[in-house]
Amino acid sequence: MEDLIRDFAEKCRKKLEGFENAEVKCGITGPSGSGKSSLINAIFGEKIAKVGVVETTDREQEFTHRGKGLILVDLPGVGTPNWPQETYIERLRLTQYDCFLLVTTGRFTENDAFLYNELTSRGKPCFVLRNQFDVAVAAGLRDNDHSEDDVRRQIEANIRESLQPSSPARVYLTSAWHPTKYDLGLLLTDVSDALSGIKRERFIADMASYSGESLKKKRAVALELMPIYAGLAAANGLNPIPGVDIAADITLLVKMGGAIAQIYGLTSNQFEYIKRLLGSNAIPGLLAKLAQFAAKYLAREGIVLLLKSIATRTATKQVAKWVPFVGPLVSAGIAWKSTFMLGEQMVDEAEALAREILEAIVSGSKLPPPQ
Ligand SMILES: Nc1nc2c(ncn2[C@@H]2O[C@H](COP(=O)(O)OP(=O)(O)OP(=O)(O)O)[C@@H](O)[C@H]2O)c(=O)[nH]1
Ligand SMILES: [Mg+2]
Repeated sequence: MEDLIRDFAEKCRKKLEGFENAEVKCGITGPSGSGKSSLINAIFGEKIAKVGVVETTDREQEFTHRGKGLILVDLPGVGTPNWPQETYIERLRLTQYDCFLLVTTGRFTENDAFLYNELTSRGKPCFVLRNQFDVAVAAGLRDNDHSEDDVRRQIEANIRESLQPSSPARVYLTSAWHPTKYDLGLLLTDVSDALSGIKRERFIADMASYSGESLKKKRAVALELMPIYAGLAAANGLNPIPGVDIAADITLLVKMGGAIAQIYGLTSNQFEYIKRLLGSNAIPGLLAKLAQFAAKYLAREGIVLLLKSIATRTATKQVAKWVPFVGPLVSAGIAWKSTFMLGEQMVDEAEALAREILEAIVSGSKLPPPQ
């Protein structure tokens, strides 16, 4: 039986390691001032890149949440004296990238069309973005009484023409200032769909959530990870918790809380960014709820309290669905039910909070812009 548990724990550890070390490399190109840095921050849902600062470097620059996972690379422009078309792809090793975002605020140039054609012909997913769409919509209305749909049609036609002879399946009209309006949410779920396996999961975990669809995808990823942490915690639980009749590894459960909070954008760094998108009335209420969430799931004391209450509760919520995964734990008689129930509760609450934040961003999106 001990062997069974050891094998199971080993399997869990491998899966977790695979997820933690997975990398997704996504290149971003576009002219200075088009909003690349702002988009990088919006995609991460965290302020990572400097905005409004003219780049002095003419080299690629990598941005990540914490040094791994999703890597967004701000690429130098193609077709300059330093970066001629002929050697651009090889020198920057672009064939090793997973996908690309081509950003503009106007028409694409012949250099952009070259890059788009080269990359797509090599099978690389390339997403075409017209950023600062909010500015275009405001100008269309003020100058010509055009509706958002009118402006959308004009810009799309214009961009398709500038990328001739190829034509992207879709042009994403985005605003880094209003990430829940327009197409940024859709772009992120489409990028995730263009990836597969662990890279897809990693992207979904690391991207910000600007649509109900992305929350659904995040739930699926959180529910893939949760049983690994919970199962490992149960298998590892050698030290009995005072007052709780189950043994579980609290450190791992706290780590699980951190991972789930990160996926749903509930860490304090992430909220610092999101604050700029919220109406000022929404902030104090959400801050209080985030503090509650952190006390419950991100601290040892909170986890112990929850385990106590779960251990004494008789009602079980769909625990049966994890049975195939935790078979060895069940047969070993280890108190796995409690750690899984804790994990499910954690995911449910994180998602509810993320949904509330998303709704507050949507209703606050007319407020002063973030950077
Ligand atoms: N209204 C509006 N302004 C934006 C948007 N995206 C970026 N900006 C603003 O445009 C300016 C330039 O944005 P950056 O993100 O620094 O642009 P960049 O492409 O990184 O520029 P370089 O680093 O010089 O290449 C900043 O003042 C941003 O706040 C957007 O979608 N809408
Ligand atoms: Mg920049």
